[in-house]
Amino acid sequence: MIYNPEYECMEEKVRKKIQLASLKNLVETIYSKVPYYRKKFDEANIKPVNINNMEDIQKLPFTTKEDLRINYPHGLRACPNDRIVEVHMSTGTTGKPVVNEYTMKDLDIWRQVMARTLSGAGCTRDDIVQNCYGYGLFTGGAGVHYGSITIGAEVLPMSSGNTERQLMILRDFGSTMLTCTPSYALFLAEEAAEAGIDLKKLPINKGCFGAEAWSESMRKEIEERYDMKAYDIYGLTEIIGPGVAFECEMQNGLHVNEDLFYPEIIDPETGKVLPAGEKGELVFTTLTREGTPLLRYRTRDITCLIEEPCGCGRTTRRIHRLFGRTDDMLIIRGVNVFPSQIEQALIEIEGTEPQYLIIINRENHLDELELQVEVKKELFSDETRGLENLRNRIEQVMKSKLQIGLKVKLVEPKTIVRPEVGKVKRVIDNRKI
Ligand code: DLL
Repeated sequence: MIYNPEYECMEEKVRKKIQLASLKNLVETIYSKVPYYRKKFDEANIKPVNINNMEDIQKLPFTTKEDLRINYPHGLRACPNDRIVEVHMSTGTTGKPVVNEYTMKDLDIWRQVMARTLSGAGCTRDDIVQNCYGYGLFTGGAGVHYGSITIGAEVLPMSSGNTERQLMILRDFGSTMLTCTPSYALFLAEEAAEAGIDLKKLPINKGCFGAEAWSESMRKEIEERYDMKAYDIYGLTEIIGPGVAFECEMQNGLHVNEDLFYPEIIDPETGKVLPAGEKGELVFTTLTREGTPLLRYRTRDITCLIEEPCGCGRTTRRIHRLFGRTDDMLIIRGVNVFPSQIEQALIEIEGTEPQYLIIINRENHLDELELQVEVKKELFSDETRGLENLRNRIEQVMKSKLQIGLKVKLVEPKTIVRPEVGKVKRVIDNRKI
């Protein structure tokens, strides 16, 4: 279902006009209200009057995580203090948290884009949404909550964790939609199987999953285990939270809410804007935010823009399912390796589960990479030769795909830790560099 056809199916020409008006307004506001931005503009020798078409955005400076860190906690606020009504943060792995401050108008934008997102997955006022994203400073819980009630659906604000209770509610309340990280959806399914609950017989029939990287094979597994449709949703704290981009029923790329969040793809090395279809770093400008608007924010996420029309009728451009992050890139003995490459290669190998852990050690100044992979239950009860063959196969495939050798350790199902709260961790880097 298309929640807001007026904006989601708008003619490109009209959308561009609206985007330009919003961009001009944004640039004027941050130039006059945020000293840090003004300084950056002055250094780049650019004034708000120099912005006359959407391409002019390329003249404007980028904003990075480092800029947010320097301005922690309130340095990028662009409105009077008394207009802020809510705050969210992401803890990040290093340094200070990233802060997003919302005015009432910002919250309205958020609930609208989340209503579009959940509707894209088929949510209506008849649905019961079991929301297992964390409530609190994390944006997942609140974002889905606002979107659900905007549609008029019934939301169960479960937050993450307490799997036994999640399963009880899923069954007793007849939840029809599940929202959580994809790894938690799989964990919940495994626990349900253990408890003898047949998810396929329950009313649950769709879900919106995101906040961490996942693959097509994970999607297939979730869809099969629950007998549901599983949709990818994307967002980040800095921009609004979830609701930046979402999949429709075509499940072929994520529609960007681009009347509100303007996307660009750049070459992460040179900063040059790349054409549609080319992979690079995703950059967003929040066109209409008031609290902490961001100009050309470098997300570090890697994807490409899709401009071909979508079968669903929406005219918004899409981004490809994320390929990884620029800062996820591991440099192993000088070779660039992305965890997503490893996951992709594993998918093609029969007998493995989509659960893996990469452990990097440095021995005698040399990087050693160990890949732990969960193997289907049947294989473990098999003779050891089967396991040995599989281990060799994985090592060979990895060697040819990644151009580096690694050690594979096959582990029994459910050995690799699934977090009940928060995001899954795929890499343990023990190198002290
Ligand atoms: O994870 C917001 C969110 C909540 C998105 C619930 C979707 C659902 P942060 O904690 O700030 O915000 O993390 C943002 O998570 O830059 C991506 O690297 C990653 N990420 C988010 N969605 C996806 C996705 C929330 N669908 C960071 N696929 C982003 C892959 C994702 N990675």
